[in-house]
Amino acid sequence: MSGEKIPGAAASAAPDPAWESALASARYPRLLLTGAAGGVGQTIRPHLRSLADQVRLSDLARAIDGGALGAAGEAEELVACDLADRAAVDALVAGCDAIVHLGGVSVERPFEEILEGNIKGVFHIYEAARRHRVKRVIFASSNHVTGYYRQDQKIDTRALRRPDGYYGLSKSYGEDMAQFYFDRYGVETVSIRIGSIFPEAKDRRMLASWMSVDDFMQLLRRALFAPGVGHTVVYGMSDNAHTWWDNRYAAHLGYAPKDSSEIFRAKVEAQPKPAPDDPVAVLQGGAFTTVGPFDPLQKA
Ligand code: NAI
Ligand code: 15L
Repeated sequence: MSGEKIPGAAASAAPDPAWESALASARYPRLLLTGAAGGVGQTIRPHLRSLADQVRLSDLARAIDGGALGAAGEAEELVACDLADRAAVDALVAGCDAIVHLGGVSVERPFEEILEGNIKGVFHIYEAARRHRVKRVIFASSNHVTGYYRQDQKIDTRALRRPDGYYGLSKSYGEDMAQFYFDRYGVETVSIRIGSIFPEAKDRRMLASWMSVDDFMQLLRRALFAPGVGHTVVYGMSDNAHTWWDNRYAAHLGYAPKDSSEIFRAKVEAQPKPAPDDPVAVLQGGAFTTVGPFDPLQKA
């Protein structure tokens, strides 16, 4: 085992002060952002120039041609690409040094839709990353990889995955894909199991799962530039008063969230309380655990 890279082995190590001091000014020559027209992509777009000299923004043609991203800014390129199209993804990734992979279906949907954007999509991203020697991928995983844990349980990133639907399954598959491409080809990934990135925590569940954009940007910078991450899995949440997730095995990233959902508590608690046995009040995945089945055959 000596010398072997064990993902998570750096878990208890505090970040090296040398890279901490270099972190603020670290940059890639060219960064690819998929899912750029989505909620998170649009929100982080203005901050990406601090991470790279050139930023390639990509999404489906209907999002780009429809004007969702407007015109390319300075040091930006806009590239339409369907993640389900292997050749197009290969061309998209060519020339990029790192990838922030946000693209794909972001909610629970029928399997066939998830298959295209998420299952095929993540394979195409990793295969292109291997071929074009991309140094690092940041994979937007999701808390729905472990959505069937109860809200009174605290789990770490080594807990058995319990996906709460086809969407959560696709993110679980993406994490396995990341592990495989590290073990076989040395492509490094940080899989961020994002909680809820929205301007506000919208309900009681999000008081635990909420993540501010500033905290996401801090984690993103660390995920992109921390040395020797192998395949690291980390939950993406702010410094909320009560959380369900323990990031001890990602301590080497040095992520220290600064924001908290407490500022939304009074507004959220003014909402009617869900019944005590309602999944939104019981399960970490909340309402995602009850979406579907979609297929009439499954309903039978
Ligand atoms: P979103 O749905 O707003 O954005 C996703 C983007 O991916 C859209 O612009 C969509 O056009 C694009 N897309 C979908 N299928 C595609 C395909 N086949 N080819 C190319 N592009 C495609 O999602 P959001 O909220 O911005 O989330 C970004 C990522 O973070 C997603 O992967 C999501 O699963 C993940 N995530 C987000 C959370 C949140 O709280 N916003 C929580 C957990 C995970
Ligand atoms: C997710 O994975 C979704 O992409 C996002 O839209 C939210 O629903 C989030 O999880 C959540 O759990 O709040």
